[in-house]
Amino acid sequence: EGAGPQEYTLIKMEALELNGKLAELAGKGRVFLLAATLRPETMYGQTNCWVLPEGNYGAFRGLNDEIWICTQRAALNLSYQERTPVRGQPELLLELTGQDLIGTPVGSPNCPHPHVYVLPLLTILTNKGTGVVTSVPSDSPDDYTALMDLKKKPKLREKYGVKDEWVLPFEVIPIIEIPGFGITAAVKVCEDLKITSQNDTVKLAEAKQQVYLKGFTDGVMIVGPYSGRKVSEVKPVIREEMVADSRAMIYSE
Ligand code: A2H
Repeated sequence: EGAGPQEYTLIKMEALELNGKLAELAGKGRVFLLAATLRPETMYGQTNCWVLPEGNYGAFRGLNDEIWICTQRAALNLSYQERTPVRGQPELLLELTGQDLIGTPVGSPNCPHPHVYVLPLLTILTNKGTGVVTSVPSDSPDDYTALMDLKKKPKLREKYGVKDEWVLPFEVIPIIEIPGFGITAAVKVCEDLKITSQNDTVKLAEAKQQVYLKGFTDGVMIVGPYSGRKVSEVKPVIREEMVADSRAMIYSE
């Protein structure tokens, strides 16, 4: 944990079907999973979304009659940031586990796919962010490794009830060029460091160190309306656009 508060962008990813336990929310309002990210400009490369299968989540009443899915802890923080109808009292509509969310198709701002699927990530911390993470395998070593794990291991897919079609068609999408790292920096660094699974936590920490700051300081967008512009310049612009469109929120903890 750093010294000061961390400011995240919460990306609102709309659940496009309410299957299994989520069906209990039908007719109660639009349902969004809230993903906490430090890299809102990377949504152009989203291939899926992550939850912790055994994690506890809730569906809470948000603003404008929306329903927001995140951890209880995040819902409480949001309520103190004036982002739920009643301050300090998030209204729980439905208790959920991560497993209940897996396989939900979601639609996200700036994502090139009309929908992507919620998939299991075993290294999610429930005491950080919302417990929901957007997956951008081109630029996040964690996301690249976890997506490759699911693609390469039918037994892992089977264990969490993940259908092939939620994973196999989704390829890494180049979105940012980083001098010295090419157009899919996370792939390069994972190959250079010979990272073989999402449980390679020590090497993954090193991989993140290598690309995370570089992406921000030296990266140049190669897709979208800001193609050719520096990440450091356009990141706040892209974030503000999503917030103005009600497709994202600012959240601190
Ligand atoms: B980032 P910090 Cl492309 N558990 O978003 C594990 N990881 C979590 C999390 C949780 N509860 N909540 C958020 N995160 C991830 C994009 C991204 C991210 C890219 C590159 C780097 C990167 C797409 N995934 O983060 O510990 C989210 O992944 C590198 C640090 O608060 C979030 O931003 O510093 C980041 O970790 C927040 O990490």
